[in-house]
Amino acid sequence: LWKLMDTYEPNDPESIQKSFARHLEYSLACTRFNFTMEDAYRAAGLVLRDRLLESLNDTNDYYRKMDVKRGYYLSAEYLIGRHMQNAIANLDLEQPFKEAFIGLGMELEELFHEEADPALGNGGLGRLAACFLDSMATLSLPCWGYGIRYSYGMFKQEIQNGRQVECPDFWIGDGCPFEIPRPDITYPVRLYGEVTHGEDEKGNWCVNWVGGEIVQAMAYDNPIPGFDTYNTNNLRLWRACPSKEFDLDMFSAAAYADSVESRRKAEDLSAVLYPNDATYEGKELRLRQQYFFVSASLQDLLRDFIKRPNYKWSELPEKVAVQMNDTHPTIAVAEMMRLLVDVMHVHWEEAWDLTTKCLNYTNHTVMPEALEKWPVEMIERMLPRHLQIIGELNLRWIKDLQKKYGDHSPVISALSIFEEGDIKKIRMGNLAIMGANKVNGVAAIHTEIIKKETFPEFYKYCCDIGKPDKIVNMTNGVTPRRWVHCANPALSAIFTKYLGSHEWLTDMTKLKGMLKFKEDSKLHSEWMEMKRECKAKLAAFVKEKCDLDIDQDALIDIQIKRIHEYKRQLMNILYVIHRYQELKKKSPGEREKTQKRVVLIGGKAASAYVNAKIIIKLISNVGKVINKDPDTSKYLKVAFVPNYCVSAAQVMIPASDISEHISTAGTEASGTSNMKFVMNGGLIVGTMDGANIEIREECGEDTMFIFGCLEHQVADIAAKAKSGHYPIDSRLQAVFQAIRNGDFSHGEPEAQAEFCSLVDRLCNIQAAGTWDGDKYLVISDFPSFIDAQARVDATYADKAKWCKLSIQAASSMAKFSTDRTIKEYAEVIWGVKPAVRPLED
Ligand code: 26V
Repeated sequence: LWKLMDTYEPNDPESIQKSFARHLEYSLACTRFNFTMEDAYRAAGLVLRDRLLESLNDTNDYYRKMDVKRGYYLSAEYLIGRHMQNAIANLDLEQPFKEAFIGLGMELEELFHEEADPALGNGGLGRLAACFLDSMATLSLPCWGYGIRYSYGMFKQEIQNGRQVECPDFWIGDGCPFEIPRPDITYPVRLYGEVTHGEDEKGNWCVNWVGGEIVQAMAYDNPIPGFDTYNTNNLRLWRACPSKEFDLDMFSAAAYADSVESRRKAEDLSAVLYPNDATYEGKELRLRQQYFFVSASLQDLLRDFIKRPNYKWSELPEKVAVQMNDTHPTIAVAEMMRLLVDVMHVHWEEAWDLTTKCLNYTNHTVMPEALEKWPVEMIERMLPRHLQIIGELNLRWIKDLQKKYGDHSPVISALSIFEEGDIKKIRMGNLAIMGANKVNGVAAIHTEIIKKETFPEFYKYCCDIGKPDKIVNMTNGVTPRRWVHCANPALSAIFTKYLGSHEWLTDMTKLKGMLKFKEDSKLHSEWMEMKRECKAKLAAFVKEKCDLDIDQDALIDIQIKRIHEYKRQLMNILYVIHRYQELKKKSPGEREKTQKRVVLIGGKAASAYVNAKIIIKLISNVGKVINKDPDTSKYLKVAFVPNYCVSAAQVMIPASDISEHISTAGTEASGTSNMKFVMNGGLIVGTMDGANIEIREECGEDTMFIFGCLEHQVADIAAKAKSGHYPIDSRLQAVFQAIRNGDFSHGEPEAQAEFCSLVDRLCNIQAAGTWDGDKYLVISDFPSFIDAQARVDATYADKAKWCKLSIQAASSMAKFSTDRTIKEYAEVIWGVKPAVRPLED
């Protein structure tokens, strides 16, 4: 068969063209003379897929042959973004592809735009998972991702009359050429039913989980090529399908249609991503999704383990490391126990030892309302065997704690997996920590908060048993391949030119070599030209999406992230109003001297998040007033950019001069867009929160416009406010007044009421720091926010200085490559080593 296979030169433009023509005709049933751009994109995708598949298969064979330890990343979300450009870059096919398509009279860039943006994630956590996959492949680590193949990804956001409207995102449409359906790889996943006891074939006492319903999990493989390596890893996503058996009794009965209907329902399981990344809701379908993908993934990885000749269970931790991305996959703790004990007949104690050596847990949020807790009643119905297992684990755990701390120590109720109350619940965070070998936060400050505030009793326990390093820090990163090289080819070219090679793309420490040019006037002019190019693309994008003309000489100020009160988009727009008021006060001559600014804000609000939606409306309305005010519109523009997503980020981030990362200190676990902006030569306006702190350490204090209170001051400020001391800056009073006057309400009574409700709540002084008041201390941080913005304008006025800072910051970002992050995970947590596939084997 091998001899019969078409041999082609993967890097040769002509063979790319041939393969393209073949796919157009024979895979897509188009003719060479009659096809659309979308067909062309699809055919080009299939050309790539051939190459990806080959590399994926060979890499898998190689890992198997070498019998290496594998890492498995379990995540309910992957915000992968478009494949094509990234795959071409990572497969080192940029030149031949460009040539091939120019030869066919097509621009590659145009093809890229045909691709739907797969948005199988909400925000930071899902995007981090996608960057991790890129780095795992690039580092030649034998690591796979497992997740859910949602038919509907993150909703598309439309803005109608300034308000968010959610539209379904059926991204899969006519199929994605980059995924490989694997009807041969399926696993049954049981839900509901009951537990009985009986004897197995050998007459041993055993537990049976029977009845209920069975859904099939079918694999869809998404090849993840590494950069500058022959390794291609896999992201395996599970789709729910009806089980293969068909109830024959139903077939003849009148219930036939009902039976088909109930089978169809199985597919609902992987139908839609829950578009919420802030508050946990006890939605049963979501728990089903979590168990569904966890069970299929663990079955798959255990099958791979036992396929090895003469396997021994005791070797499992030498061959398998699992990372649980937040609490979403933590039912894995109980499922691993079930598979080992009930299915593989491993003894309980050994199974627990193996489980706790293989599993690890990453926490991504300090918001207590996001920590998942499932009602015991729900688990009991859906996963009766798992409830038993969790109960048994908890019993042993509590006994151990009682021995250590005495029977009635308050530590015990805090550490128990079960939360007592009217509705008894299972705390998934506690289950994860108990079942994990390592627990990690995602930035230095966040890991400290986990120890001191989120899970203090656990940390104390770890210290008491001599394992304080069970909780470790793994500062986040981003992949420079997508976020510099693909998003900003002009910048990538500058780096490669000045450094003499593209090695920086796999070793970001090489960028330090740029520092010696930071005052070089030639580099300055190339750097500014690069920014201009990016701004021109941004201007076209904003024109298309917002129908707004922006001045490309203006300072571009961007805040793009999920809309959440803790991220303080509200503070940003209040500042814009203040800036507008200041401009209005000035004479035309004075205005001439002010710095022009374009403020762009984008992000999605969870559909039930009322305040977040009002904030969107406020931003839109402020834009409508400011942008058409002839006195000021030359100097200040503001727009809400609809449908923020990965592909929008790739256009917006490279064009920024400054970006806003302004969460209340202690609330943003890390943030990752902050890293992308700085890598692209943008400077940060930010608080001492999340990864901002570490970026500042790396890049230098002068590159960042820091403001606001520190994490340790928050409680004190809230306490003072309660006793009546919470002054409101007069400039902010003026902003509140304008809002209350209805200056931004367009005569819409509903909007007026909503905007006033936002302001009133902030002004409920005694409730500052609580949900009824200024929970996130907008009022208290506002004056220093104004100061920081003034420093921005002053610094920007000196173009050479700005350019120097921009180069300095971008060149100091080595730490924030996910290559560094993933190396740390691999070394400290997983014990997984690179397995570099040689080209010929
Ligand atoms: C939480 C929940 C809560 C229950 C409802 C569904 C749902 C879905 C997703 C999440 C995760 C939110 C956590 C998250 O995205 N955290 C972000 O993680 C980033 C990567 O570590 C980090 O940079 C951000 O600071 C953090 O907010």
